[in-house]
Amino acid sequence: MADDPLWFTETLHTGVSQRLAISRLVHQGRTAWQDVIVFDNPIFGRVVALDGALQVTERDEFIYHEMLAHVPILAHGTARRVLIVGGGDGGILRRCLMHGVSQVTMVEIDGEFVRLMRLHVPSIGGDAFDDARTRLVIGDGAEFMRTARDFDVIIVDSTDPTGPGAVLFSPEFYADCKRALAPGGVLVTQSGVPFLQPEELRLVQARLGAAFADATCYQASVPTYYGGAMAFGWASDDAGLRRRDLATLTARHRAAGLATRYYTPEIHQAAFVLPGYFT
Ligand code: AG3
Repeated sequence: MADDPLWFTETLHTGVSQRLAISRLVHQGRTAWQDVIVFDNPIFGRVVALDGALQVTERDEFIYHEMLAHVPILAHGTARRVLIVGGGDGGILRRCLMHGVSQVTMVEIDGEFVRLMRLHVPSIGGDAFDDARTRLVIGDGAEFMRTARDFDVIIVDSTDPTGPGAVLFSPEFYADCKRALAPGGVLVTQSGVPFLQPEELRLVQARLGAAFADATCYQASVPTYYGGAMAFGWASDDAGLRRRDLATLTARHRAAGLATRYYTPEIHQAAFVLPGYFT
């Protein structure tokens, strides 16, 4: 195996790294914003990495996307207007559209990346991009957030805080998210793998805590984002949102008719129980 030349080696962390065999290279290039590689792997299926960091795989995308979309939307209960920042592969968009929403706005900075995902990994977004409720904006999410208003749920599906995603971790951005939320609204964010990126979580928690009355995180283990559980930031001015009882979540999950493979109402509740090292 060591002499097989076709390996992708992730360059996200310092001092440790994972590598995935490339059984077929599908695409490699640079958009205006980032390096993109798409390849097939015997375990994960089709794999996508940006600037050397794994973003999404066909095999385990459901864990991350279900947890980042269904948890806030089912906790909210009556979300009509949802805003996604990033999310170019369409996995979050597809999950949001499974709910009784009237419109899902997705602001993604890299239009070429969306095109590549629709071409090479169409299973992740499905037909979400063609849904009449989808409003796709190719543009700067931080800039969009300055004037955005009246969203029930905001989902930040970003890269790690380097490259084009860095501004999505700034105090100004979170303050703008707060202004963009309708009363009873909730913001969730991708916040890294705390065992390997403790600073990323600390930063997100401090900044969300400064902007919102109730800030915490929840967790799920996603094999692609190795190093233990991943953290998702959670912020709302309504502390009741993260304390929904099981009967409420179960009724909402059933009413939405969601066919989920990771999410269950029990998992939803349990995800807010955190290991000590998360705080
Ligand atoms: N975006 C989040 C990738 C985070 C990877 N970071 C890490 N391993 N710390 C995924 C985009 C999926 N729509």
